[in-house]
Amino acid sequence: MSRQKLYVTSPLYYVNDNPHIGHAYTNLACDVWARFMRLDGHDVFFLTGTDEHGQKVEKSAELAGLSPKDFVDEKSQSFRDLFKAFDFSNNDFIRTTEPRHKKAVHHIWNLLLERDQIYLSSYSGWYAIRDEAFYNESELIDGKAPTGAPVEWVEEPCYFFRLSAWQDRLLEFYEKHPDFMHPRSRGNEVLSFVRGGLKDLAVSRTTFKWGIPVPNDPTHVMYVWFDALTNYITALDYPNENWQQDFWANAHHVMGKDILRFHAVYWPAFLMAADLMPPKQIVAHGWWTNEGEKISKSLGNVINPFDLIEKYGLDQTRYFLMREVSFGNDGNFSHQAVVKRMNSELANDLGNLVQRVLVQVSKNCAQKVPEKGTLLPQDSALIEKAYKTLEQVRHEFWHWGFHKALDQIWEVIGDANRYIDEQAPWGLKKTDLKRMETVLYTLCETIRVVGLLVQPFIPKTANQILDLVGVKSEYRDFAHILSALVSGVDLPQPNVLFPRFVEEAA
Ligand code: ME8
Repeated sequence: MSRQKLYVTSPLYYVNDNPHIGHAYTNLACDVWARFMRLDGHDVFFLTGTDEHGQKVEKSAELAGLSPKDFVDEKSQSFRDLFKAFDFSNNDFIRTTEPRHKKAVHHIWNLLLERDQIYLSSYSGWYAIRDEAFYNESELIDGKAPTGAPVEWVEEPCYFFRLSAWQDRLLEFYEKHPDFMHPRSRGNEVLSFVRGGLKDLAVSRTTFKWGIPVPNDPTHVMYVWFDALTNYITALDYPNENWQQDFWANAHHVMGKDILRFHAVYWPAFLMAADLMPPKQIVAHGWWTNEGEKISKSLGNVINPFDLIEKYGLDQTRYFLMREVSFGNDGNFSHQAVVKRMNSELANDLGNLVQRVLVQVSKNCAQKVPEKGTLLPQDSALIEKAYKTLEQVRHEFWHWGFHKALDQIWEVIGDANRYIDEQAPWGLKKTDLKRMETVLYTLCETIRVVGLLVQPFIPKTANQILDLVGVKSEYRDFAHILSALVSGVDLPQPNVLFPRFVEEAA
């Protein structure tokens, strides 16, 4: 496939609270995808950042006894710290309080006003601060938002966006672009919402101050979602003349299922109204629970992602989050499940394979890439399967099937483990040294390919593996998948990749 410019974004997280596992998860998915696509030769722009305006943030600042500005500066930094700790490869970190963003939002607002897409009226209805969302009476369940958030009655002058006028064009757009919402099952929820009829959307507020002022009417601040969604184009230098539209043409917005409606309905409508192209794809993943319970501050079971990497290790945490649930579905975090995957799939399957092979290479092949010799069909079968896995993994990445990609890679690891047991190179040491070298060469070559393929998921360990089999850094992208190891190259001393997790005695 030819080199493409690809744009992948996480949501901009509210800074009302500290980052938690959910934030780390969405960014991890973006990071793994971005890394894969870069290794596959594409030019990727990965954006993340913080959503700093609105009533929720204003209230949290008040509670913390800080000015909104001081509060958001501090909280935004904690997201930056988290992303650094997880080794995310984002190209930009945007804050909605930055001047570049204000400029973009003002521009698009004025454009919509000029086009008669925004008009002044007044709103009376329900609002949930926790969701920063307006709700119709008919949507409430037992007097609460469908999300369970408390609602309050609001009556205030507001600017409205003519969302109702876009209903048919949105439906037409969804029909023409069946892959717009991923997975399609979640897209169906959006379709029925739009088919149910769209009302005009309030896009400004007057009862608090912490937001981007409406141009020429500073008694209003913009509705936080109007402000926040626009960041996706701010970061590409909109509205400058040479803004990066080539990235925009391939925009993939990744998020949790909770905010699909904002991205799949409001955002494309704003863009179409401004005569801009909607994003290419909206990717919604599921919800994490903790040991079976909904994660919430009031239940006191929020999972701190810094603690996870401290306790289990970074690559172990990254692997677990990507492997445990099929992307798109809900998933449950449990300590037992992490330990099980760490010990069986990382320490045993992958770690032991690399360790067993490289210790033998070190002892019996003078710590050099073994002599390839003549491959037998079983040797070629293993290596060929490893090569072919790239194709399958690539297919999974284009369909957001991270867990399936890992399944494919672990199938090769499983085959390599069976192969080593069947070929028993330790026995060949006494009977057939040449054959031993070929078997170990076959294993090293398979490990090289596995090392290449796991890079997006567990980058640090992948680098260690590739170092151990002597792959130079410029040979680590997927264009070099067939650049087989050269016999005789010196290798470093093997080391343990994944220590087993041992429970502390009570
Ligand atoms: O919605 N499981 O910000 P937010 C999985 N500012 N993912 C979770 C999760 C969980 N339990 N909890 C949170 C906002 N997430 C807006 C976005 S975008 C222009 C504006 C993740 O801080 C998931 O990605 O409430 C979800 O969509 C996001 O955090 C919500 O983050």
